[in-house]
Amino acid sequence: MTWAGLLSMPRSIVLVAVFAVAVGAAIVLVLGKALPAVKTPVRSESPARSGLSRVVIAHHPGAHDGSAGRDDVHLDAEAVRMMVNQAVRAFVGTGTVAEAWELIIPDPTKRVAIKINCQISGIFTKAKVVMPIADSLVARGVPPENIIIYDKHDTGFPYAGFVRNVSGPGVRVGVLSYGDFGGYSAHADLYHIAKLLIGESGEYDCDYLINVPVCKALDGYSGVTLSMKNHYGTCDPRHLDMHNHICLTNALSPIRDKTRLIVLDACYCEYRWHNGRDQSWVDVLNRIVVSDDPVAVDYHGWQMIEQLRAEHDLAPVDPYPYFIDYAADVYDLGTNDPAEMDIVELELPFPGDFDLDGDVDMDDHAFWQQCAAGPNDPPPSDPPGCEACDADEDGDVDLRDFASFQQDFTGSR
Ligand SMILES: [Ca+2]
Ligand SMILES: [Ca+2]
Ligand SMILES: [Ca+2]
Repeated sequence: MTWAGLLSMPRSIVLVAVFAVAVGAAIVLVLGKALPAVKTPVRSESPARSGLSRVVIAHHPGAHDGSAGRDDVHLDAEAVRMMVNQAVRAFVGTGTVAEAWELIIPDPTKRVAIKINCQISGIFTKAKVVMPIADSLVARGVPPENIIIYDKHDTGFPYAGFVRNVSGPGVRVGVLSYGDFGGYSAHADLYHIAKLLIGESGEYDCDYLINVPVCKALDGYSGVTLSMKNHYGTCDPRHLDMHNHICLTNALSPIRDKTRLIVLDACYCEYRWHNGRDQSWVDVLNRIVVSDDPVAVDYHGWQMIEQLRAEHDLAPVDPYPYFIDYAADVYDLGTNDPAEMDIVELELPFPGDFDLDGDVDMDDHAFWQQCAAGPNDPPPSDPPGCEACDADEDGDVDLRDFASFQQDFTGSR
C-alpha cells in the first residue's frame, strides 16, 4: 500500500447539503405566542436512509470503572465523551463532531435548554454525559450562560456531579422546583417549563431543547422512564391516565418543535424501579443512545430494560409501557417499529484509533509506523502500546496489519 493509496482510500463519509428550508410553512401559534414554524432538519440524509428514524447506539466497555459504584464519579470521562461525541457525529452523518453541532444548533446566538433527570438519588443523568454536550455547544459558539441545564428536582445532583449555578458565570444549572429558571406558570399544559421554553418572562426563551434522560424502569406507573417520560413531571402535574399524558406532553409544540437531539444516558440502567438511593437494581450498560425520534429512543431503552429484567429473572415491566405505542400510533411522535429505523451500532474505541480521540487518522498512522517492525518480529516496547497495532494478533506488526489499519481509516474527525 503506497502513501498515495492510503490518502485516496475510499471514504464513505460524504457531506450532503443541508436541506433547503421548507417552504410555505405556517406560523404556529401556541398559547398566543408565535413559535418558529420550520424545524431545520438535524441530519445529513443519504437517499437510501431517508424516511427512516436514525438511532445510534454507542457502546464503550471502558465507560464504567469496573467498581461496585454506579455514580458519576465511577465513569471514565474520556470514554463517555467518546461515546457521546461519536454517537452524535454518526447520528447527524457528518465528517466531524464540530460539523454535526453546526447542524444541530443552526443559530448559536439562541439559548439551549438541556433536560436532565436527577429526580432520585439512585439513578440519574450524569454530568460526564452532559459535559461533552455543553462543551460542543460552547465550541459551536453558544455563550456558556445561554446553556441551561435543568430538572424539576436536584435530589440526584450530589451523585450525578451537578452543582447549581443559577446566575453566576458559566453554564447554568438549576431546578424548577426552586424557581431557578422561571418556576411555575399559569399555563396548565406547560406548567414548570413555560417560562424556560416560551419566554413568558422574557429572560430565558430557549429556542433549542436537548433531552438527556436516563434508562430506568418505573413499575406501577408508566412501566419505563426514558426520553418521553422525562418531560412529564416538568410539564404536567397530573398522574391520571399517565400514558396519554406523557404523549400529550411530548406533542406540545415547544417540546416537539424545539427538541434538537435526544441523548439517552444508558451508562447505567435501573431495571427495577426503586425510589431512593439503593442501587441494588442498577446495572452497567456502558451505552449512549442518540436520535431525534423520542419514540425510537424509548423503544430501544425499553428493550434494554426488558433484557436486564430477563437476565435477573424478573417478569416484564408492569404496566406494559403503552405510551410508546400510543406515541407512535396515535400521536405520530415517531416510530416504535425497528423496520422503520436506521439503527447504527458503534463499538468503541474504533480499531485503529490508537490515540483514542475518536478517529483513525494520520496521527494514528504515525503511531502505527513507529510500531511496525515487519513480519515475525515483535513490535518495539517503545512507544508503549504497540500490541494494539497487531490487528491479526500473530505477534508482529507487518503489512497484513497495515491492511486492517487501512480498512479502519476514517480520517480526522
Ligand atoms: Ca485517533
Ligand atoms: Ca500481526
Ligand atoms: Ca485524530
